[in-house]
Amino acid sequence: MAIERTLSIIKPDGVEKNVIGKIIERFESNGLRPIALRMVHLSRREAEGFYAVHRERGFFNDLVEFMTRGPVVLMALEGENAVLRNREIMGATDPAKADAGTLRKDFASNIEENTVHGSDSVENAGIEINYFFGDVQVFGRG
Ligand code: IDP
Ligand code: MG
Repeated sequence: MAIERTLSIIKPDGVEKNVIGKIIERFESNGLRPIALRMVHLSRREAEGFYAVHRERGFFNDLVEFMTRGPVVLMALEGENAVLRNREIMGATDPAKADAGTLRKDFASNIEENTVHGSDSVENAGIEINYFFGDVQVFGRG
């Protein structure tokens, strides 16, 4: 198994629901260590750039509206198999299909307002961490 890094975002609905601490606790108790962390209200340009792969999708504009309606918590997480581990902790995109005990099952409202983002590959994790955090803002703990 390899130590990996992944990008996590607590989306505006997660911040509004006052579950920042509960979400970080799930990561820490499942072997994922925050190595960079910042709260930010994303600009439209930042949200559009982050979700650029989805720009042709019908839900793109709604998604950007949602992601910019309030502050989010950006985190880089580090740990064994961090990318897949985070996806397991998050659960399926649609909370109605998410397994019991996952963040999305426990906290998400619907397929759009699904509380957390997680990178889908090691390659994209590197791109996404770099998008929000420069090297000097990441504090690897091996
Ligand atoms: P993921 O977050 O589980 O990786 P993606 O397919 O990458 O899911 O979609 C990115 C985000 O876009 C989702 O987390 C969700 O907020 C939103 N989204 C995805 N599919 C839909 C949809 O069918 N309707 C509305 N929003 C969607
Ligand atoms: Mg995705």
